[in-house]
Amino acid sequence: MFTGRFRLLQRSAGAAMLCWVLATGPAPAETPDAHRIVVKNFMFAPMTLTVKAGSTVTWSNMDEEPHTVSSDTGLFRSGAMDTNEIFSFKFDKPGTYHFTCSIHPRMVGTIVVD
Ligand SMILES: [Cu+2]
Repeated sequence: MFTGRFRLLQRSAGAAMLCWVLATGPAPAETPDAHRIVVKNFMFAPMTLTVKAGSTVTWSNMDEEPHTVSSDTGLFRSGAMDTNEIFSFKFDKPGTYHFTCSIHPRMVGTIVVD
């Protein structure tokens, strides 16, 4: 009986510690190499994003229409992203990367990697 209760207490202490770690860890939005582009109203926002080499860019489709993210050079290409779907790509080398939505070619954007 006593042992059982002691184990239970230990487990709660572990759960409390886990909560503390999660609460004090950096939020994803504050991570310096995480960048987000919102796809909304048939536009990429921001249209141009400058990041450091090694950064990961995530596109999220907030439209009711499917969109894609397709590099002009074929470096990366998402499938059709439905509403609330995301696509990420890590940019390792400095350069200027143009991309479009292959469904709506007028949707264009640029990633500049320093
Ligand atoms: Cu589109």
